[in-house]
Amino acid sequence: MISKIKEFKVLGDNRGQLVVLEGNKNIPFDIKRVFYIYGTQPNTPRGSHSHYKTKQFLVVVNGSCKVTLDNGENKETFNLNKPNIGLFQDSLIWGSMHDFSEDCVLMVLADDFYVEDDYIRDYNNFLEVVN
Ligand code: T46
Repeated sequence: MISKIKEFKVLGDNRGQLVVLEGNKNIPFDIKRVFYIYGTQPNTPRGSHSHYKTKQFLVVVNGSCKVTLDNGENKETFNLNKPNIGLFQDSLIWGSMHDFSEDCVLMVLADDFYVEDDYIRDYNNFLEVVN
């Protein structure tokens, strides 16, 4: 297994549900950046890259999507379809996000600021780095 899905505790009452994400508690790093993608198009994957150093935690807060993680040897596809589950994407793991529902909002927590030089966007280059 490349990475594990994590299930968060849901704090709910008769007003609705609440999920808490805290750096170095249920998220395994200091959270420096949060971004989210939505309005995705059918048959149009996102991601398809890896990071040299950045670690990410992916949570679908609305709708659903699939995420394929690849360590250069094995690939595993995860179905993110509940707002109380998340997926850790470590550094040097190739990640592709696909099969978005129309209403999907994918939130990503990252342990560092955006630095384009931290991206590996070419798959052959990724394989050279990890092997
Ligand atoms: C990931 C998936 C789910 C920024 O300026 N700052 C940022 O923090 C990010 C993430 C992106 N950008 C710029 C860079 C590009 O000009 O936004 C544009 C789109 O970025 P990108 O092509 O990397 O988008 P996705 O959807 O393919 O990938 C992004 C993240 O890069 C990636 O880490 O996991 O969302």
